[in-house]
Amino acid sequence: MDIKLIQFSPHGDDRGQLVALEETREIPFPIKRVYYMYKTVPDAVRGKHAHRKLEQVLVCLHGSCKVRLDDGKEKQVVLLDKPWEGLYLSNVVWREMFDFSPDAVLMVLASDYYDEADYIRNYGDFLAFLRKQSEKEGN
Ligand code: T46
Repeated sequence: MDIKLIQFSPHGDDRGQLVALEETREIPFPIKRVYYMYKTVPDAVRGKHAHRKLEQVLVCLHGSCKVRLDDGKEKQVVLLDKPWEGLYLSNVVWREMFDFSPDAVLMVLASDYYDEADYIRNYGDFLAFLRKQSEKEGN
């Protein structure tokens, strides 16, 4: 699955911690957009889609949440509860964010501007997109 957990290096001193994120360094793409979610209701499930092109890094700045991931072959759940850790997601990963703690603040760094046309919101369409992609690559 084309995902990875990235450990950032906090600059800690006797005042506390500071994490710096720079495009193409800690974040493996040029950053075009940042958004974040908070006050997520306890049983909310967000996401439920994949992307055609977009790459993203998710950082839970405060509190915790879980991300269910599925690339059409394997599934896994990742817990995000550290502000010094980022979850890189390539485009072709179905994602669902759930189990938000009441104090969760989830920040997302994205490789492109918001574009509804980039979303694959139907799971069957996601599997068809994967099949087409693998045919193109000759697999
Ligand atoms: C993703 C996961 C991790 C905008 O106007 N601009 C934006 O940049 C975004 C992200 C959203 N919106 C609007 C569109 C909807 O009316 O905000 C509303 C909520 O967005 P959405 O339902 O897509 O949010 P999530 O939490 O289901 O998904 C988001 C991202 O959209 C998505 O790319 O991978 O977080």
